[in-house]
Amino acid sequence: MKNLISSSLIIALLAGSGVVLAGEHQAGINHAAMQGMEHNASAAQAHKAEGVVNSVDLRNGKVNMTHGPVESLGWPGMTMDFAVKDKAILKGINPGQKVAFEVVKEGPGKFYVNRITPLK
Ligand SMILES: [Cu+2]
Repeated sequence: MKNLISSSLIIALLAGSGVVLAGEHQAGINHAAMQGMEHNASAAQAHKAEGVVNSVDLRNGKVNMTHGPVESLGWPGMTMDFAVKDKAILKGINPGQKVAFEVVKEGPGKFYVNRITPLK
């Protein structure tokens, strides 16, 4: 207990000098940033779904699909527009095609398709 008190006293003194704790503060910020990244990684889980392509907007990176239920997202089947991050995944995807795709939740109410492959 005495050690604890004296070491916290030393820390208080060092804090007054503003040298050592500045470094610790940096470490704290980096750690917070790392945790944020882990958080994003887990939020970036891909949700598998299947649907039929209605239209492809290659220029704007959008695809409209009528998809079946996406259980992992709690979605019923519906027709909707999806954004894509990488427009290249839309090449070779055409209206009328049955596709398997993966949806990534980017934020509240924000989703994008990161994979889309034609089904036979
Ligand atoms: Cu939907």
